[in-house]
Amino acid sequence: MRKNKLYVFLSILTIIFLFGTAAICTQCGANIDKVVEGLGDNIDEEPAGDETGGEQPSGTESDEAPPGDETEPEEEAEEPEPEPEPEPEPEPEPEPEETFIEASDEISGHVKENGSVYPGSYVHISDTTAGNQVKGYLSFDISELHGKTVQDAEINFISIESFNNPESFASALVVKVYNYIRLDPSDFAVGGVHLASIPISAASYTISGDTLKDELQEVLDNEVRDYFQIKLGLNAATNGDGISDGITIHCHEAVLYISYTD
Ligand SMILES: [Ca+2]
Repeated sequence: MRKNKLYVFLSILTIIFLFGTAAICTQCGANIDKVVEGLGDNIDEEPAGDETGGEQPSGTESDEAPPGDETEPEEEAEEPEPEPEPEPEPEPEPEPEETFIEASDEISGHVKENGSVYPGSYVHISDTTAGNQVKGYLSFDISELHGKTVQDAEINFISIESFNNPESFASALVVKVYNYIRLDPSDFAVGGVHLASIPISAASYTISGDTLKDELQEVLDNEVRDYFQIKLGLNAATNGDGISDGITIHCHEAVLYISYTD
């Protein structure tokens, strides 16, 4: 009987112990959950607190700044870029102008080897009855063309007349650029820039080429010189036959053609 009572008593104690333990464990679990929740709250809140609290001063600035940064480029982008000015079309090459200048009566003429000077519109290139040589001189008034640029140039001898028999001793009429200014005996001298050798039998002739252009340009560039001047001579002196043989060119039949631009 005593053993039975003891068993019952022990069983009751065991049950009470188990219930007590279970109750304690339940309470501990709740507390742990609270602690864990609390920790969880802290963990969750801390980052939020750091975001709002730690970064607030600069966070507000940075929050404000990005919209500013975003809008500014937009504004820049909205500003239409200025249309690039269309490249000016290259000015068309100016059309060259042309002019024809007859040799001037006033300072054209011829000069004999003995120093005699004959200004006038009839220019002789010949020998004389005394066997002297005669050279001819032609001047073209280019005073209105200073500063122009020569594009093309010609000297047209529209009519070349021969008298007697210059072919008997000369084969060519030699033309040179020669700045004689006003005719005087010294202009009979040799010299000048060779432009052409015209066959003695030619009835007309045109001189062209770069030498003429360049020489003409040089005179146009020289404000002091109002005339483009040339000298003409036979390529032999005389046949000594006591007769004057030669060529005549009239001033109005010697024409300087110039194509020029400003
Ligand atoms: Ca002669």
